[in-house]
Amino acid sequence: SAAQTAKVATNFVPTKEDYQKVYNRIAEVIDDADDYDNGSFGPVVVRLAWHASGTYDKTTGTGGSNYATMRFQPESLHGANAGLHVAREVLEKIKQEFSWISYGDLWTLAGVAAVQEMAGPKVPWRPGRIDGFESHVPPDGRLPDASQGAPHIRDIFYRMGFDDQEIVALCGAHALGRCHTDRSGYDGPWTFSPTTFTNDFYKLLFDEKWVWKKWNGPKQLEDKKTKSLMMLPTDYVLTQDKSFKKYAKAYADDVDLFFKDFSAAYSKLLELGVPTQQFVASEAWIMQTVDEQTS
Ligand code: ZEM
Repeated sequence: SAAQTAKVATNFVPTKEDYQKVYNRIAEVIDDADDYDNGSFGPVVVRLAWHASGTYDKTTGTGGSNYATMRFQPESLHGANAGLHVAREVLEKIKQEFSWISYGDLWTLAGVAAVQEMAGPKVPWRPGRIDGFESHVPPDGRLPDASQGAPHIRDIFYRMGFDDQEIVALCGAHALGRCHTDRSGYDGPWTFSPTTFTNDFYKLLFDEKWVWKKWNGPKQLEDKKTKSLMMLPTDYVLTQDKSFKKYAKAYADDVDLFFKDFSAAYSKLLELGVPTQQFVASEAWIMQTVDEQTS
């Protein structure tokens, strides 16, 4: 709009209220999903925020959410990112309305809004990411491969700077969404409520009997009772590895503990690769849910 152009021209410095407006638009747009999946872009937006951040390598300081490099090839074409164009396109509408926000801030704020609006925990977030260039694209292979075991999961997440407890907490995001055969090759949702953030991922891992699915697709598990839910090999590892299992059991038994630990680990994930001095605020903000603003 003319007003926004004028703001940019006069060196517009956005406030927390401006980011709250973006958050509110994100909440609207992820709900406006008609017959896409379960009527929400929330899960795929969470996956975008995760894949945009999870490329971080603490040793070289490369990758992470700072430069929003998934806008560029070849990263947009990396196998792990199949299907994420859906989330990028949904958020592009918002970028057009709020041209002052960086893509990295937009994608991570959307990851926060999606979790919060799907009844998850509050996730501290702050702006400061800047748009980078194709030259910042990280190499392929930095995100986890679902067919692998515990050593691979540790290699990948330790490289980002996470420990076993944080790994298990982050994987609880699989309460949301589903696998698509035309994206990863895997098929189906993890829980019966894929648009509500819960600790059901862990509960189901322990409460259901999981058997290998008999099909032509990649090795995945299905619940013996209903055959309508799935687990990836990497999900199942969380019940087999002794250290992972301890945390997974704790999160199955205590939803408050899961919410607290997920919030902290996810907030950390979304800041990977962003130099501290780039952040506008010394402490991350708590954005309000749409419900909190209307009641
Ligand atoms: Zn996922 N994830 N993920 N994940 N993920 C999928 C979907 C979703 C792994 C993985 O290979 C896959 C984390 C960790 C790990 C979400 C969030 C987070 C899919 C299905 C696969 C194969 C993709 C498809 O076909 O559409 C592996 C191996 C992981 C670690 C070992 C972490 C951490 C996440 C966030 C914090 C979400 C929300 C989805 C659902 C996406 C959707 O479109 O519904």
